[in-house]
Amino acid sequence: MNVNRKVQTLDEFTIQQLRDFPQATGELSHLLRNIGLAAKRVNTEVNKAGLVDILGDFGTVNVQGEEVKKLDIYANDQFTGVLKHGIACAGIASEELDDFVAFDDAKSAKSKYVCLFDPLDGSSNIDVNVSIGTIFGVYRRKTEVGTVVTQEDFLQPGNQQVAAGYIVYGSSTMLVYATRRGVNGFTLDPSIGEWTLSHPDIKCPETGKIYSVNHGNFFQYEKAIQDYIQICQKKDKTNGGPYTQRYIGSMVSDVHRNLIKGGIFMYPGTIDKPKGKLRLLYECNPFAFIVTVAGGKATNGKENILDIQPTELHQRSPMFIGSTQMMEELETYL
Ligand code: P6P
Repeated sequence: MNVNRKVQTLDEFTIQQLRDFPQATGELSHLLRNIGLAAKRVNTEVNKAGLVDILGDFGTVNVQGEEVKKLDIYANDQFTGVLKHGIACAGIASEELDDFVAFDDAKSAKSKYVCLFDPLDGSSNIDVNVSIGTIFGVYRRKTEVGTVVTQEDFLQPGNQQVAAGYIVYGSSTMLVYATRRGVNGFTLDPSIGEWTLSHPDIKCPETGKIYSVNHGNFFQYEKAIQDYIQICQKKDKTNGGPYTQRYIGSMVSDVHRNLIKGGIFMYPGTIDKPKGKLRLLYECNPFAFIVTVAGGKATNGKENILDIQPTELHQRSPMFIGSTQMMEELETYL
């Protein structure tokens, strides 16, 4: 019987992965479905953020008698909560929290994964209705299963990720995640409340014509970066251009667009902030994993982002990420 399977939901997709890889325990699939659930709840709140004034401002009590929280705290609580009450995560580290959180109940301690996330990146853009996002990375814990996780479980290089992804709360809401087997994008179908496979096997175009950087910092960048930016501006039909500059100021949106269309995103170090602004664990590593699996590249200007051994939970890193040929041209300037 030919069952009409026009679109696969996230649940069906992750279960199909299990059927294709019988040796898998199903823990990672369970963790990814948990993230999908939390993201649906966050999406609901993000979509009505502009209405908060009507429903009661942050810090007040809303019509349901619940305290209205800042959206990034709300998002942090949602992702932490579903992972803590699931059966696949032994602890989390969040861009919103100073320290990691060990899930010390017996069931969670038996889990083999930890999750690191930025629950709501770019939240300052909410007030002006610009897309924002959630970014996450999943690692196999280094400490023994059954024990309470420690900091070393969270200070792993990005090349140790088993999965990474992001949710972009934009004109439509998408969940994109990568495992070593590939990158797949799911669009939230509000009519059924399910993530549906809309972008199977995403590949980063080898080159592109979009460069993303905050020009406001131009005179704070090192000369090599200034030279490369000016080359981008001088591109024309004779040398692979013309390029266009696109910078939304929300990393999830900028990197997602470049992943689909081809392009390069740069957040260099500046005179004031030599390490740049972006967090290695919560922003750089997940995107570096996703874009690399999709065929692109990501460096800090000197080495592959994924090879950096973290020393602190909140350390920052300069970030250059995107289409391989554009990254290779940039590297001739660095
Ligand atoms: P700037 C948002 O605050 C964020 O962390 C990223 O999402 C974004 O790419 C970057 O900062 C924008 O920073 O300094 O250009 O405003």
